[in-house]
Amino acid sequence: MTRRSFLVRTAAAAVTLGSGIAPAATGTPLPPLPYAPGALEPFVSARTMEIHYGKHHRGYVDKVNELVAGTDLHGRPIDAIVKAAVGAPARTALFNAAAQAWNHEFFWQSMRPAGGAPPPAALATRITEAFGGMSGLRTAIAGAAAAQFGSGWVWLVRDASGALAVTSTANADTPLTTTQIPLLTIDVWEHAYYLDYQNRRADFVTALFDNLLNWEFAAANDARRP
Ligand code: MN3
Repeated sequence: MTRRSFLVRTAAAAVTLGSGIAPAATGTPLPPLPYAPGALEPFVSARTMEIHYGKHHRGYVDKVNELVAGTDLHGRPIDAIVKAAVGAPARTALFNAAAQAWNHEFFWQSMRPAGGAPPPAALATRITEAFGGMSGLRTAIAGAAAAQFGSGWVWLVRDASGALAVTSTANADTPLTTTQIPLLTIDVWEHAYYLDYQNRRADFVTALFDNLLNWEFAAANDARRP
């Protein structure tokens, strides 16, 4: 059936970097996954990734394209669409879809297969300054995930003063529209973990922290100045 064959094509294309999968001849593309859907096993299953990326993320991108069709936002980068839609009452549906699309792209980049590098030295020093060390950061992220009622996201950010901080946002909300610079995120919507961990959000979050977070991506974001 059509939907299934799309998923197969998505999985095949996922290992090809830099080739956005356009939903149509024009519009904002669904960015490729930076690894194969099964690359995060056993901590995140291929089945979760196929549904989370191939259905949830794609659904948000499709919704953005539907809502911007015929407007001056058609084909714009997703971050520009988020910033154009935030706080505009008539654009709530567009903000929700675009922010979720941006957050998911950032989340895929926030992970890499298990066994990757620890935080580079400069980032490790900043983590120690802000949290006392990796153990303190782990506790802060676990606490933010537990305290986020309902759907949302947990973030490691650089705040306006330049210090690192852990925050959470509800639903589609994103630090992209604030003075904070996001370094890493973890999706704590139930669809991110329910197949693999059922109701055990804490186990999902600690499994990501201990095995899958992409510290080199975080360091690159921290080094970038606005
Ligand atoms: Mn999600």
